Amino acid sequence: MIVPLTPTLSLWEGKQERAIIMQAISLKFIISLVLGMGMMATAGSCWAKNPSRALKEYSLTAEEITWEPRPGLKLKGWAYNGQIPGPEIRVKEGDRVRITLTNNLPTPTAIHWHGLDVPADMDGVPGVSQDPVQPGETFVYEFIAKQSGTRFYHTHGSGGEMPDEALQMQMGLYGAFIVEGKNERKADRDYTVILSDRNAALAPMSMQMKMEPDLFFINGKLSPAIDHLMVKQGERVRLRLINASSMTTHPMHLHGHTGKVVAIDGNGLKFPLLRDTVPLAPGERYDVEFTADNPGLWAFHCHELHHADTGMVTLLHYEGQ
Ligand SMILES: [Cu+2]
Repeated sequence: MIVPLTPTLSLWEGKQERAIIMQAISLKFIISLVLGMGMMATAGSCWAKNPSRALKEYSLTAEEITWEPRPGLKLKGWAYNGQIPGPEIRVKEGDRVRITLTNNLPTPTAIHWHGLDVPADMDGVPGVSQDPVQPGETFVYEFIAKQSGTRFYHTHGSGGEMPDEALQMQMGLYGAFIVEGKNERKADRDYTVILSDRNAALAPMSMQMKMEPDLFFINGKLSPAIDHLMVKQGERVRLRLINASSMTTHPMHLHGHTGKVVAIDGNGLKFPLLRDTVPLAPGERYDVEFTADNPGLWAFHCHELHHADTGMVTLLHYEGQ
């Protein structure tokens, strides 16, 4: 019998091929199954993760108010939600944040999230990342607060599209944006201290605009209307200093205590600096911690002394003193 080699080979090859195909199909099936299960598991974990990423929603309405930084001194101000500074936004690291801006001002505006690395179209720079928000319009900002620390928000211009940023800052459009870290050690007292400036005679929409600041505020107030920083002996105190001024630097000086600078621009320092005076240029933030271990009444003021003279002074005040 002549053994037909070729067919046998073909038969063998055919079997082999089928076997390989079957194996491949099985392998593909198994891989698909594993991948599919993996994807389902991944999708499941994403689904499980998203609800735990809290959505924090805020509304900020920019509007004109009467600003009274000390009794009897009435200024025209532009405020978020009727207050200067605007309301403090405080979220946790990793939260999704949605903020709806409504513009009830007589001029276009936008909000920039200073120190937060947000997607470009959420950065709030008119003519660069978005169109200016016109009077009567709203704009929704949404991003994940990825970085912890002391950040802030403020109106923003870009020269061409919105040339009056300094004016809008001086009028009062700024506020704190605090992102609490996941493993942050909380202080017993956590004070936000926003510094700002303006010209008292500032008159928006007029041709006689004077911009050289002659008033210097702490949390929108002038001495003696500024709230004291109240403490009890033994407490650990954190001051979150934010300079929202349009053009002035403020070397802030605390009497009777040496502060530990634990963060600059919201970013924690590996090696804290010991300082009794911290110089804040416009846009900068310093987090200073100290232990309340020296009872009494202590001045806390700007060391640019004509700023202090116009009212940039408050007190560190031990309870019972
Ligand atoms: Cu100053």
